[in-house]
Amino acid sequence: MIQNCKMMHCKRIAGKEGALTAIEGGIDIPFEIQRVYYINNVPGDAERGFHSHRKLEQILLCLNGSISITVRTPYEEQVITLRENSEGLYIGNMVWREMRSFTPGAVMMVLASMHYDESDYIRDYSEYLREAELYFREQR
Ligand code: T46
Repeated sequence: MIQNCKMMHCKRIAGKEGALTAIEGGIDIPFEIQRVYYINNVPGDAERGFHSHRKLEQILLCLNGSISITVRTPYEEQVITLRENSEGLYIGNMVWREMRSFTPGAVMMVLASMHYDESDYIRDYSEYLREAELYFREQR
């Protein structure tokens, strides 16, 4: 997995009556959850994201259907298809993300480490490269 990203696997209890998946704050999540939001009703040809966050950490879960997520740093790129609702994608700060190929009825739920703050977004790709190159250089 690329730097500042990882997969997380949630506890899933499934039987003939259905499935239950649990996520516990302080145990499964590497940050304190400050916000939860979800995205649905996305047309199959729509693309979302195209930004990075300066500080925000998040876990993306696809509760229904499947979604393709491209994560990128100035040095690496990976495409992840979320299709199991017990599998989450952790995206740390300074990672560019693009979401596409939402299947009909797909629902994405996001657990976030901060309240909504537009000033934390980097939506311009040239500006992202400028800030991210500095950031990842300091990480080495
Ligand atoms: C991310 C990916 C995975 C709010 O008012 N409150 C919120 O909590 C959020 C998340 C968004 N908004 C507003 C901001 C925009 O006017 O909702 C509108 C759509 O947001 P955006 O275009 O950023 O949506 P996505 O799907 O491109 O990105 C979202 C998150 O914003 C982002 O943090 O990492 O999902």
